[in-house]
Amino acid sequence: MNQVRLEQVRENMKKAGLHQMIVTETEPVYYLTGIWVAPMERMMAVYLDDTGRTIFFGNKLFGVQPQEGMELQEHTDTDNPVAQLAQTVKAGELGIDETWPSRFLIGLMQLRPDVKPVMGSLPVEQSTMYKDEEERQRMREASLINDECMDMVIHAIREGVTEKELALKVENFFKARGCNSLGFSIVGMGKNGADPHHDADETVLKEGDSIVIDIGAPFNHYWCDMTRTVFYKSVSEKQREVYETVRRANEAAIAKIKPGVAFKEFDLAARKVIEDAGYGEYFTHRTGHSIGMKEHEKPPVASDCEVIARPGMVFSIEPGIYLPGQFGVRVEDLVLVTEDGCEVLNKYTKDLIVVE
Ligand SMILES: [Mn+2]
Repeated sequence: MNQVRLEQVRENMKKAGLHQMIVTETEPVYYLTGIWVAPMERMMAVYLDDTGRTIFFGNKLFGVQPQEGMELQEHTDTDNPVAQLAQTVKAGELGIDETWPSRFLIGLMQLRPDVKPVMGSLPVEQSTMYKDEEERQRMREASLINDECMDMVIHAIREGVTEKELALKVENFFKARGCNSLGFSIVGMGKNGADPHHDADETVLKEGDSIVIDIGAPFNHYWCDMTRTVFYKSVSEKQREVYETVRRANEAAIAKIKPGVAFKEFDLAARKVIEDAGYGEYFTHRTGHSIGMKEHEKPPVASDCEVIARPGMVFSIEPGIYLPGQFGVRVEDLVLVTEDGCEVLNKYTKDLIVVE
């Protein structure tokens, strides 16, 4: 059990006026208890209340060991775990994760009509939003592995290579380095790069192509996520102009990051550079997203996000320009907000690279 984090979450519950809640997602449960379980179709719930009680409800198959300060209520595949939980919860509001499956929720509502389910993700999110020192270190390490992977894949670029082949190299690298799950690798050559989430296919590299490479995976349960765009053998004036615009947008946003500044300012700083260069309509997404144990966390780095940056927050800065039918450019780093600015977790160069 991580008592510090647990206390923070209980404090956030209090602020939200919640007397009891259940935490049911793999990552938040791990965050609080150190227990990593992917429950699949089975039920897992950590019940917290304002008396200090913590009860782990889980299937015996999860193999959870008893812990100090945590009661353990196990069930088997022939038990009704929802009925067990229904006996514990108290009348009134019960905070529930936004992703708890309705196959459990509906059963609980039928068994306990006196319990009122309310959205309960916030108390945990308000805590996971600020990474503690251990989490910061894990995220630094994950991003360094990502830098190495980027270097590996850029060096693997050669005549005749396909998007899928490069994507596979990324996956194999992550596996060899012990990622918790496969992660993702977007490789977009030429006009495919104009689709921000292009699925790597059999497209073959040709001279003059840009290659958008967006890669990430979880290590030690914390994600990395970065993008570089490189060019093969030659770069046109237009490609160079677009590249330098995106790079300046990335750097303009990063230059703004420090405690006390609203997230929307980071988005607007990147967007202004791209708009001023005349490419505003081709920057089709928000500037970034928070990240941690989940690949995408709240808050987003978006033009309407009023959340104020505080030390310990980690998010991506990933502006892009996507010219349909031509090419795309995105440059993405993860940043950690520090006491007086930010630490860029990715160290890989952002200088324009032409692979020979
Ligand atoms: Mn990202």
